[in-house]
Amino acid sequence: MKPIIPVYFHDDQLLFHPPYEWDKRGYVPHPESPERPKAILKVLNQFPDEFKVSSPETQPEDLAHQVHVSHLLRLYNIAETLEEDAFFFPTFFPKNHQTNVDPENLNNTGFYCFDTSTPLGKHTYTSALWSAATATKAAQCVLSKESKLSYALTRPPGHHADKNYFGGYCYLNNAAIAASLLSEHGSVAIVDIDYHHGDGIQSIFYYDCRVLTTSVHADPTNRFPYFSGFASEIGLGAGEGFNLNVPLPYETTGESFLNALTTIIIPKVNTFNPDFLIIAAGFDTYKDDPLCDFKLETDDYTKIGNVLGQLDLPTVVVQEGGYFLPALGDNVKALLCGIRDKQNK
Ligand code: SP5
Ligand code: ZN
Repeated sequence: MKPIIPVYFHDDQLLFHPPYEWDKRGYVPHPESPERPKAILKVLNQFPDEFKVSSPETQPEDLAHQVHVSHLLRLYNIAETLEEDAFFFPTFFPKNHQTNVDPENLNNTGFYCFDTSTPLGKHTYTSALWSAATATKAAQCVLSKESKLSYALTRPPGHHADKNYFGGYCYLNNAAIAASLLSEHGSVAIVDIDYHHGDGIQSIFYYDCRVLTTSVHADPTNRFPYFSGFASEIGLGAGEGFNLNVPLPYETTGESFLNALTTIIIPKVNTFNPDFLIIAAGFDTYKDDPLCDFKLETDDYTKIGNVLGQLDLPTVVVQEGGYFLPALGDNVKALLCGIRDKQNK
């Protein structure tokens, strides 16, 4: 009998619906839509023998405060006063790195945001808190040994959100929140397989040797998030040697991606010998993704899952990017089943 994989999701994660983003071409429909989790659930719900979906009951505000500065969370509170269909895009950015600027005034949003793709709306904070709640639940699930593998259907995603900045469609760093919780009980390794560098995760744990942060992603020279994700970033202070970036060429294939994972990331994780594994799982590496140019196929996610499952660690999978809806659910299923099939062997 294969163990059932617990999946966490809350319906209020669907409330937030940014209509558009402002990218290099101007206004474009926002790719990070409520249709994404719906597409994933549609597939997972077809397999009740393999997945059990349930909802978190409480919002992890305390954990959010452990990872993010209170001014950032206060800014999200202020955005809750916006009209239903109003979205605030920062259009003005500071010339210095001043922190602790008055978040009661939305015109100061530029102090807390690093791009024009991540608007604030009335429901941003509610959806982001429930999203973080699923990551918290999934972490508690492996902590209590209820299951060796759990899946947080986080949306909005989180890996670009920093301690005091949001951006890249991310508001609260869900994986970091899960790691913060798990690190009270042991060491944690994070493997980020999203197409984009997990800059928020890296930054939050950059000085920390209790959490190993690793990311395999498109070379940031000409890809978002541009300013980080280079191999030279290895951590600082006590965290030196506890961050690993593997930038890959544009149009990378599944074979090359798996090769980077097995020859660079996995040995690093093995040496670190963590008590827990968190996978920041983006599927924007898929061949048809509208935002990205890697060439992975559904079967590659099974293989990636197999490689990560062989680590045989209590594992939390946290959803990140992935914008090609017709294959998104199948790809999530492939990764999760790929992990499950190699655990406890
Ligand atoms: C979580 C995650 O995958 N965030 C990625 C953020 C990437 N932002 C890049 C912005 C430009 C892309 N706009 C493309 C719109 C296509 N309709
Ligand atoms: Zn991404």
